Amino acid sequence: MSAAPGDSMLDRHRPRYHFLPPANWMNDPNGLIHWQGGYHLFYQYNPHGPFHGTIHWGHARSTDLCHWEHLPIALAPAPGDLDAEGCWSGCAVNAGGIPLLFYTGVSPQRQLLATGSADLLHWHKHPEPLIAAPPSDIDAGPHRDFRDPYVWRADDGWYMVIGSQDVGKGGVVLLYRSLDLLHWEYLHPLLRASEVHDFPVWTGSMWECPNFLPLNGAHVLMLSVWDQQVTYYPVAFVGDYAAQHFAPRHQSRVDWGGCFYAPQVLRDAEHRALMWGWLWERRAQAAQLAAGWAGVMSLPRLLSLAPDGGLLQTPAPELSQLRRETLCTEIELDLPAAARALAPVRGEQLELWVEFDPLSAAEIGLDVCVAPGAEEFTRIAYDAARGLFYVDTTHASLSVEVFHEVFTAPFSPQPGAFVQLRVFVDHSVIEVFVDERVCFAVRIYPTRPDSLGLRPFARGGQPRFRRLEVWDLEAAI
Ligand code: DQQ
Repeated sequence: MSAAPGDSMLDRHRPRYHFLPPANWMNDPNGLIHWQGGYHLFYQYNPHGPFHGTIHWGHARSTDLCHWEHLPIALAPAPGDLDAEGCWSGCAVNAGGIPLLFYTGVSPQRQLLATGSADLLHWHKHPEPLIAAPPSDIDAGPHRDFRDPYVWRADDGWYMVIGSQDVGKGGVVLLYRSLDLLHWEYLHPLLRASEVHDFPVWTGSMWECPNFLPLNGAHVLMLSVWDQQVTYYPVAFVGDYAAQHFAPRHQSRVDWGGCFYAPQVLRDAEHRALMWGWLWERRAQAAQLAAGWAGVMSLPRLLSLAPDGGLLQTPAPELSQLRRETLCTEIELDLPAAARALAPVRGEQLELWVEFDPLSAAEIGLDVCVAPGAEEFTRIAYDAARGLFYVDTTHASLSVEVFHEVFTAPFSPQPGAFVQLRVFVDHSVIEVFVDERVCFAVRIYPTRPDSLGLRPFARGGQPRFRRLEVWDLEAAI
């Protein structure tokens, strides 16, 4: 079933400032590149309906990271081509002024190349696979999982990492090298699951969508952990890279909200590292088919490293252009004053900036998308006794067709400091940034048209809020 774009615009759960195509299925961000002043976002796309299948590369462009122009499909699987069953994930490279896409064709999974026109609108597929199969000393399983090439330039040539698995041993990222971008020599695993600890983040059985980049004097290997037990989340390893070997020092989950996956990082002309991830749906497939669309891109997140090696994520500064009206701006509030300040505020396209004293209550935070009688609400809060930050969607919707979940992340406030919470509400998407250190992307599907309110939340103590600021955001998509 393929939905007309007009149908999905009537859907109140459809995001209005997070990127998504006019209709149908979208998953991973692909081929992110800053090219001739424009940000190009390619993405896994099925033009035939809101479900994963016949995967093409969709394409969009932005100059401000807020407004996106939809462009024609960049890559399409074609009978008889090496990607006949799908053009799976990959990256874009500027090879001395020539745009190249590296991607995985299926089936079998093999690494392919396409060369682009100067405007990135026309792509010519290379007739041979660059890498036809995984190395013989890797048991990549019955489907020979071997995908999602990520390429970068170094002083001594070009390098590529590819995600795979070694059955019984877990995920693996394979390192290759080339001098001409066409002929690739396998070197060795850049990292194997057996070389890292499962704690604090279990590393599953298969690794997908690797990204490898220098950041603030260290190197970051980001990858997406997959497992048949339905475990899917991205993990970042931060460490040192020298002489083609990577030694991770720090390991963390990239997002704790249960729908953020397959992130990819773009380096722009100012050398900023901007990351997008795919946000999948958390409602029944029948509801996705009825909506005619499935899958949303996260907001662009600016990456940096904390002194302890932790990955810091902050919303791209350009997103402040989306602010229309300031709906609330208050400082120094106790709980009743915070409740009074938020009482008149309503909305489904909001940005919130909230600061609170984490030690002033047993639990402290706020509720968004609250119905007048609290029949529906989503809670975002810190629990001091358990040392957790959480987002609770248990009461987000009265519908039985949607997932009701509680997402938790270990969190220790900075000693003596207020917690800084930034929240973006965009219909069925909520993105939460806690002190830049812990992020949650969640999906909610309220049923009531009046589930639009905000209220502070606290339990015990003498809750103190220092800042409450709320903006109404533009519908940019
Ligand atoms: N999605 C793509 C794969 C990738 C997976 C297929 C991750 O290339 O491993 O649509 O979501």
